[in-house]
Amino acid sequence: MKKTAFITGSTSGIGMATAKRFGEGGIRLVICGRRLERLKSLEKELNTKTEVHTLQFDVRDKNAVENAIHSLPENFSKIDILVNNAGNAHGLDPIQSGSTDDWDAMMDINVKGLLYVSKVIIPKMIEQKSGHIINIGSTAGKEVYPNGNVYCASKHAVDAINQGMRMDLNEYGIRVGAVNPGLVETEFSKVRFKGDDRRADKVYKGFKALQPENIADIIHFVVTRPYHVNIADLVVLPTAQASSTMVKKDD
Ligand code: NDP
Ligand code: 8X3
Repeated sequence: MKKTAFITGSTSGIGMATAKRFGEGGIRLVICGRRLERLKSLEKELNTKTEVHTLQFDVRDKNAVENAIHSLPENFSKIDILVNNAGNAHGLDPIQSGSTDDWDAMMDINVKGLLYVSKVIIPKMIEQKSGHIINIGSTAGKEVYPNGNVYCASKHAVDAINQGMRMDLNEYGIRVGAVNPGLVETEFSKVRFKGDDRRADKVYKGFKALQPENIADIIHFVVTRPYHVNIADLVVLPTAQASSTMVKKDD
């Protein structure tokens, strides 16, 4: 039977690539984000391959999250796969000079936003006694790097939430797992450096960074395993990267 996936942060990067990969695999899609034009153009592109429904909301807004998910039409309301992907880093500053607005954004989006979306979808999965939640963590959730402080904290929280969800939802037969990428070339660094494209581009120069399609392929692999197989926690690095602070770059 055709599955339905709900993907947050589908307007860019890993989320958009995952929507495209799932669409090729014939998975029905609920695509989400704040940038409506991008959602509409993705919907148009994917409509030829699968059924697509667009939801525009900010994951920070608890009521908007609830209203959006409750507004799903009947044929999209049974959610089999939730990809908790929406998130970003904001700033890269030492703790003593970091911006509280940046800290709020990272905790509100990466942690609380993921929880708000999950809170509405989990009861549906419990009722179905099936479902698959993929939490997009990061290597920043496995180790801390200088100036990464609060972004790393937000992704360590995702790591903890992923483990906790798996335990609490175990009795309902719901699969829970995380995919934790290293450096992926998306709009991530443009957001982190607030539109300073030169600084953002430098992050991915001198080595072959992961592409969002690489992560999308892996997420598709994870969700297409037999139901008794749960890939619980994956770390994916570019070959040139050995840790958050060790990347072999061309001279
Ligand atoms: P992008 O900036 O390309 O994509 C981020 C996505 O998140 C966009 O679709 C954006 O949509 C959405 N988003 C951001 N804030 C909100 C919000 N308040 N409400 C709703 N949606 C929001 O980055 P990536 O694709 O790289 O990032 C995706 C995930 O992967 C993040 O969780 C990130 O932490 C993680 N990650 C990224 C890595 C990398 O190196 N790129 C490595 C490891 C993990 P919109 O702006 O339209 O709302
Ligand atoms: C994104 C990877 O190293 O920029 O989560 O934190 S990193």
